[in-house]
Amino acid sequence: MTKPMLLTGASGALGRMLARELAATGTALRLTDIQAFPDPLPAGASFTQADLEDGVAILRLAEGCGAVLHFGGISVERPFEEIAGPNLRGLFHIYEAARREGARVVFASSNHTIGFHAQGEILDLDCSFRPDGFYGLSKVYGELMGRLYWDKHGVENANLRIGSCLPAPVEARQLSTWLSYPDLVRLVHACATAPRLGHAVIWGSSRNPASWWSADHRERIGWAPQDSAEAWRPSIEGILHVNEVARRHQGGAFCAHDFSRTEAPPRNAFSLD
Ligand code: NAI
Ligand code: 15L
Repeated sequence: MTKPMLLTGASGALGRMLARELAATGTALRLTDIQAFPDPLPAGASFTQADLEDGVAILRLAEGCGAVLHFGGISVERPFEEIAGPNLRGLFHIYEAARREGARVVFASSNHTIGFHAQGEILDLDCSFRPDGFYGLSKVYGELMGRLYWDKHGVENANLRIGSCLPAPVEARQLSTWLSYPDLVRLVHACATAPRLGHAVIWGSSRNPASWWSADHRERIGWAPQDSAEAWRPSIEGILHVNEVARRHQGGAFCAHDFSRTEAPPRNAFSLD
């Protein structure tokens, strides 16, 4: 019998959608979140309210699971002290549980790991991490935790550098960063079921002609995005952020948050590297 999968962040925007759609594929799910699950439980799913900071609870929840789909934690820029517990300590609990169970981890990383690269710059996996805040930095930590646990303990993991995952793109930046819900569902399913995963890093965006992201490990898992933001171009290409730092960098508004550098930026504010 196929082992169940543990889905963290199940009560969040993406978690609720993944719970519904993955359950519909016949996947047995264990759902968890610090908040109550707001929807009727999908077929074959159970829900347990738990804090990612409670390592014992996470170990128990992962017992017998073949994969942990890790979508829980702080999902926007916040002060360091708010992020540290769920996103750093909580992530460690996820990896320790996966190690004990011999399970793989599918980690919801983010474009905010590389947010300070200039818009228009085409990135592959050799690009530098350029986190645009404490949130992005916590995702860099998550990806490197995956690197460590694969190299040292053989825990397979996929790190999805998700752009903007919404029902539809709503601003010009998302012509490059949008990931449709169906493309995310297919991506997570492919990562959870691929015969061999290793340590994989995959750009989480749809087949957008204006994408800034190129080569990654998607062939290894047999995933190719099918949707595109282009159909929305006429209605969103004029919707630009009011802040120049946000318009200039891939991370958009997250780059502008608490930005205090004062020297006048040339083409790329950080071109001295
Ligand atoms: P969300 O904020 O709606 O969901 C996150 C969930 O984590 C919430 O339900 C929250 O209650 C839960 N959570 C927070 N702290 C917790 C704790 N201490 N213990 C247990 N659960 C806790 O975020 P969303 O949009 O659903 O994103 C899901 C994941 O995908 C997040 O990790 C986010 O960083 C990542 N991501 C999302 C993107 C998007 O476009 N929605 C883009 C890039 C990454
Ligand atoms: C993220 O990482 C956030 O979780 C999400 O709320 C969006 O802001 C997204 O990135 C984005 O960059 O559009």
